[in-house]
Amino acid sequence: MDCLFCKIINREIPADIVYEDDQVLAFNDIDPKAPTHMLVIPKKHIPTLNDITEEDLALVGRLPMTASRLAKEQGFAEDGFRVVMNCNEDGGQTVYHIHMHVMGGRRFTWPAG
Ligand code: D5M
Repeated sequence: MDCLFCKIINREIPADIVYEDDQVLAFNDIDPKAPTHMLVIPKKHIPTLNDITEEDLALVGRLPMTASRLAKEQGFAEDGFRVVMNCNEDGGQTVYHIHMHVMGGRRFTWPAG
């Protein structure tokens, strides 16, 4: 499958992996927007948020759980952090395999740009 993140999952493309289990993978973003910027992805190929089905709910729930776990491990959970999921063109999505951006280590503003 011609999907960048599937290739990272399959070790066809290198990435700086910070967490892996049988269902999700997390790695550092190649273009960080914060001192810490990771991506948490399901190993199942789901192109966009619009493609999530009832059967994916437990899997998708692992994304924020993993984000929080990594934030705790890396010491910025208490101060706070930002998670973002972009959907389609207007949402700023560039890689069509759902992913949760997990950013920490600085204060974020709202609303997002
Ligand atoms: O976010 C897609 C994100 O994926 C963006 O922040 C860059 C990141 N990216 C792209 N290629 C790589 C590789 N090879 N390793 C790590 N991170 C990568 P989006 O929400 O789709 O705009």
